[in-house]
Amino acid sequence: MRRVIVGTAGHIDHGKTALVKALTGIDTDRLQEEKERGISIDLGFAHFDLPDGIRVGVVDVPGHERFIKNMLAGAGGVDVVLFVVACDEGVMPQTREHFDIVSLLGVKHAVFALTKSDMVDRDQVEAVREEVREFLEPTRFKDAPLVPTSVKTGEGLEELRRILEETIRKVEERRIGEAVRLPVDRVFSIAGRGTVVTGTLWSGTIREEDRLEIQPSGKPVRVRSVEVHGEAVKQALAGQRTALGLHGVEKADVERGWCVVSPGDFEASSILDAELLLLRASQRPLETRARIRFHLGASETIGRIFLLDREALAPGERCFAQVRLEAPAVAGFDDAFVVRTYSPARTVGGGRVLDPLARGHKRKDAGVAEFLAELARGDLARAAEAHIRGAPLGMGPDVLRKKLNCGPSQIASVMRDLAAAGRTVPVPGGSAIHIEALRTLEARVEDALRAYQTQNRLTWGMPKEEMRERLGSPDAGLTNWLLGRLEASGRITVRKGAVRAGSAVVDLSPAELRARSLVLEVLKRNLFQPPSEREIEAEARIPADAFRKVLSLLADEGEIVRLEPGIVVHKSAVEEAAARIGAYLKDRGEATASDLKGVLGTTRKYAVPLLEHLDRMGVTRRKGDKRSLV
Ligand SMILES: Nc1nc2c(ncn2[C@@H]2O[C@H](COP(=O)(O)OP(=O)(O)OP(=O)(O)O)[C@@H](O)[C@H]2O)c(=O)[nH]1
Ligand SMILES: [Mg+2]
Repeated sequence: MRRVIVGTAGHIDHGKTALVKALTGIDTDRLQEEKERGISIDLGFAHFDLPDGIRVGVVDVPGHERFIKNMLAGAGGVDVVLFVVACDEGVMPQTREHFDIVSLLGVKHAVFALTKSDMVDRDQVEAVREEVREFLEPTRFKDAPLVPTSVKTGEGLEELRRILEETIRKVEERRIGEAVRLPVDRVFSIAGRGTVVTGTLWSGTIREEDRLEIQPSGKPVRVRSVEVHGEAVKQALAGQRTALGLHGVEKADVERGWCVVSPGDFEASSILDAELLLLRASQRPLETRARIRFHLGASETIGRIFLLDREALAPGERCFAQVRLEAPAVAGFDDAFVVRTYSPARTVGGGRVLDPLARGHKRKDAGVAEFLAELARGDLARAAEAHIRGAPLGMGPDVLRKKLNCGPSQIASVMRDLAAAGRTVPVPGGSAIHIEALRTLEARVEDALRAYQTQNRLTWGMPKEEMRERLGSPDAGLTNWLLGRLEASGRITVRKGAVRAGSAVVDLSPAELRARSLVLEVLKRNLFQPPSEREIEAEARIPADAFRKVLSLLADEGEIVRLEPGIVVHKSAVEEAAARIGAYLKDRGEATASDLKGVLGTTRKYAVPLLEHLDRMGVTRRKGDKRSLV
């Protein structure tokens, strides 16, 4: 089932509305003021059926230059433009401006009606045909059909209908897509149906009872009713003129230009990266920081253009630019937009959105230009890779989705492909990090550890938490994953709450190494009756602070255990005590400290701190003066 929207375009009074009426039987000038003044002011909507039952939506736009804003609101979702040029006037200012707009918006198909043929003679019809051909010659529509028509005599109407049908059949099927986006072009309220919004559904499927949201406000809504071309339907599909009855919002809560979207797929934003083209016909260069009107979907937002690599953009040229809006707007990757000067409002250019959720850039940054050039190719997988590459700590599907105008399953498949191609590496939690970013991150970890170890020679390693902060505070999951990878490849050692580069052994001076062995040896020989720290220090004969660091290093490494100030034991003292006491208590059920002192063959001085250590380890439990196994 084809879903196609035809939109009119052309100078004021050239017969757009009359032609739509002749084709569809519907008068799209609904407003009192439109009837009185005989001009269209706002968008009008109609539809007609092709012989095989396909229903085509029609958006009729006003031609008056003061209502270009309304014209733009309707031109967004158009597949085929029905362009009118009146035979008595020929090409006029808004013929050109409307033409620029549909070109900038990327409308691919056009049919030209040379209207009011009854008002002029044959020569004049041919003269206008010639004029329009010449006008179209340098454009992509140079081969578009031109049909002289008259709603008075009926001339050309059958031919126009036939050509329109042919053209409509050529329109490529619009991808429906997962992410729902309906730019709102009208809001009203109807007794019994509540708030109703209408628009061309750009992407996705909407059904009754769907839970959607309004952007930029973020208000959640529930769909009460769905209509396509004025008929109640089960679902509306991308490419259809759609009216939604909404629960959860008042008429005043929604404005033209806002969007109804599926939650999580779009986020209104005030900073966008874009590729910008200044029309050749624009009389003046566009200067960076220029205040402009930004038209996207049905929205008009005031903002400024910041050119990335130059002070001014010359007519006919294109460049990368950042658009900073005074209010957030909903935009998607690869959306076409139109730029008009702030005052007087004239259409001067337009382009495509590259990153709808951009951040500020340094000007003339080669990396940024490269990144944007990659997005400008318009290829989803490459754009996804560019985004992930640009994120030092990786990027999750939730952000990527909003940046790339995709639903969850589409983004998941893009991410899977990138991982399968070895371009990205999946990170716990669903994110992905680019292989280049990962290498950089790994080098940063190692460099930071080496620097730390040079400065803190006798500390075993850097606390993990400090490493996390130095990396820009990624979540603990990412940090642990990264450290785990480096450890698995033997580049670092992770122990308890700390990490060090290289192997677990700290480089020590010969004297420190001797002290280290001495400590271990003395403690091992006297498992349950170790000499005091002071006694060992006297024997080691090295400076006091060096000795303290050797001890704390051994404690960090887990080779020795500090039971209480002044008393350290070898790690095997703890292991041995746990084994012996474990066996004893298993037998007896419970025992006093002095029983257990006997089991270890030591004095109270050592037995009590050891037992307390076992309590802390969760081996034993103390109740009154008895201990039992946990
Ligand atoms: N003689 C003659 N008059 C026509 C024809 N088409 C339109 N008109 C008249 O031209 C006037 C303008 O027609 P519209 O259809 O309102 O023009 P429009 O392009 O919709 O104008 P805007 O929406 O205001 O831009 C009306 O008075 C029409 O009756 C035609 O084929 N022949
Ligand atoms: Mg009209």
